[in-house]
Amino acid sequence: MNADLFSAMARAVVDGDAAAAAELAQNALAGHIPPAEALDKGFVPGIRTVGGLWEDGEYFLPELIASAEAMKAAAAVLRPALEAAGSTSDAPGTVVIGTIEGDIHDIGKNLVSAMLTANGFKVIDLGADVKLTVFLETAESAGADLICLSALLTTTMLGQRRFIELLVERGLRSRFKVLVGGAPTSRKWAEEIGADGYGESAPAAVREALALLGKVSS
Ligand code: B12
Repeated sequence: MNADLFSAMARAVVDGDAAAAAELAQNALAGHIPPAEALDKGFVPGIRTVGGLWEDGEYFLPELIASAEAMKAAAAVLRPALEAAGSTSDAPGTVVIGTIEGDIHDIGKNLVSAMLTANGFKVIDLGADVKLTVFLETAESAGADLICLSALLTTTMLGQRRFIELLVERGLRSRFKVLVGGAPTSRKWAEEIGADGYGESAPAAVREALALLGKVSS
């Protein structure tokens, strides 16, 4: 039963068992479970539970790292299938994505990147801990339409605001659409800093990106 598989996936992440997580991800693919569903219903709830355990002081950094590794092992198995699920139609746009400087969290950003790729976008993924000027220079040289900024820390979310200011300073604000996301951010935050959009999850990021580029109404 899929519910058992999903709870085993969450458990593997909570236990920090990368081998089990990778095997369960393989099982999902073998069982024709869509990779996005395996993430949404299995692995992501697991890492969110871990976040709660950390906040409650039950988990410390070693457990957090082990769980993150398990999450990454599962995502690595699912990612090719996630990307292959994409359409082959013309790219709806070119996206530059990364996690803001000072922030090494990249699990959520990688999911957004994979889902954008799956939906036909040309995605330039700069990784984590990316300088604001690198986002900008890459977007300019690639002729990007959209810049996606991920931040998981309350300190680095300020970099999202700074990035918009940088665009304004350089007279480039109207050149690019900017989409922000990451656990501490919100639609209210996006509005406050003058971003064009916000996505609370990878599917929401895709919907928002398509809407911002005028491909579908939001
Ligand atoms: C896993 C994890 C880690 C891993 C990261 C591994 C990795 N490679 O990513 C490790 C162990 C390395 C880590 C380190 C640290 N962490 Co940490 N970590 C987490 C944890 C538990 C889960 C994050 C995660 O992967 N979530 C799962 C993904 C799928 O969700 P997500 O990231 O939110 O992404 C989704 C959406 O937000 C959205 N999204 C994400 N990005 C974008 C971008 C765009 C454009 C859009 C539209 C959408 C979007 O879509 C994604 C998919 O659905 C969170 C807890 C939490 N509540 O978030 C803490 C958390 C983020 N970490 C925290 C902290 C403090 C740290 C450390 C400073 C700890 C330390 N003392 O060293 C370091 C940071 C070092 C640094 N400079 O970056 C705090 C941040 C607190 C704060 N107020 O800033 C949190 C909130 C835990 C807590 N409650 O205290 N961490």
